[in-house]
Amino acid sequence: MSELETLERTLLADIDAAGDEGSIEAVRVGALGKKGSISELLKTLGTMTPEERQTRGAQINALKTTVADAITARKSALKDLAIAERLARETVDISLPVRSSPAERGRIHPISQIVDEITAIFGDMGFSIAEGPDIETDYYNFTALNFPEGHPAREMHDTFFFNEDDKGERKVLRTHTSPVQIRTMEAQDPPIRIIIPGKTYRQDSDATHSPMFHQVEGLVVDKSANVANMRWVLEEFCKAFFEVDQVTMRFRPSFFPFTEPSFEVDIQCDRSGPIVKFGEGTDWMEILGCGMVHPNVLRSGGLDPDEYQGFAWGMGLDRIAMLKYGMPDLRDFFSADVRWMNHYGFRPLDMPTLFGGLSA
Ligand code: 2NM
Repeated sequence: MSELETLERTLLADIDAAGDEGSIEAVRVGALGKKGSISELLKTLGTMTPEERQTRGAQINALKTTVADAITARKSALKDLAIAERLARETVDISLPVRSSPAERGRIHPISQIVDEITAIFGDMGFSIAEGPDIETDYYNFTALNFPEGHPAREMHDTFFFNEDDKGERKVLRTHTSPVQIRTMEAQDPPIRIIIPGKTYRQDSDATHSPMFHQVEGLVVDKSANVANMRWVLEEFCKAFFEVDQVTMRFRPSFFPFTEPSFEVDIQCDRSGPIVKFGEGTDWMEILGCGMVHPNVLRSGGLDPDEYQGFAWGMGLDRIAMLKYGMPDLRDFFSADVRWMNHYGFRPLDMPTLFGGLSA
């Protein structure tokens, strides 16, 4: 076997054996690179006689062509192989269910949903949101709201008291959000139109009472705010909240220390079926308390009751949420059970608006 034939066999075997693009490139450099074996042979062409060049020269050039073609073919085969391997490695099972994003999987708690709905309704009527601390002084929770020292109404609230501090002051967990109304009247001039959603606390615990519960209260103070204005605001609220065109409401005389006159408000409904229907039927359901702000309360807020008058109302959210969304046990609200949340929770991107629908 000639020396050229031996070289050809060796090179073709090396090309065949190259398993990836790196090793085939190494073979190419070794044969056809600047100092490659074939390149070295080609350099000898100049020293040959014309006869030699015709035979041996042609052989060397043929060897070069054969080897170059073999390298090109092997390179392309290796590329195909790499693609095939990658395709096999990266297959996806398109029959698997699509995994939703965290924003899709999370759920809004029904209480947050109710607060968002109520905020949308009163926001549309020009109200702002006010907030205050959960831990209050006795003054803001009771005294400023016309609950005199030793008044039985203080006991009615089953208040959680803190231990006395150095100054002999006993803080409380607020029993209603009304302290925020006082703080707002102190801080800003009328006209005032606010709603106050928030957590409230009373010592009470069973299937329909939780020691921590949620309220939304509202306050309007202006020179001529009156009972007729209050009725309109509450009626508009109920229509929007229960998503019906008309409601019948009943205002029964009642007593609250911070309002005079005071009312308890019932809404007409049909409780004969499995879910309560509003705007029809012959039953009544109590949904809120309200009244004209007591002159003493306006004075606590730094306002002159001869110049200003106001109306206020308050409603518990937890029971209303149970009714609106058909949830049977209040305790589930706070059990942090993800299965319950998946069932009763709301989608985070479905924000309640009056134009897009509240809880649709
Ligand atoms: C209620 C019922 C009636 C109320 C009164 C006030 C304040 F501070 F402005 F006087 N805030 N909230 C009020 C009135 C609350 O809850 C059942």
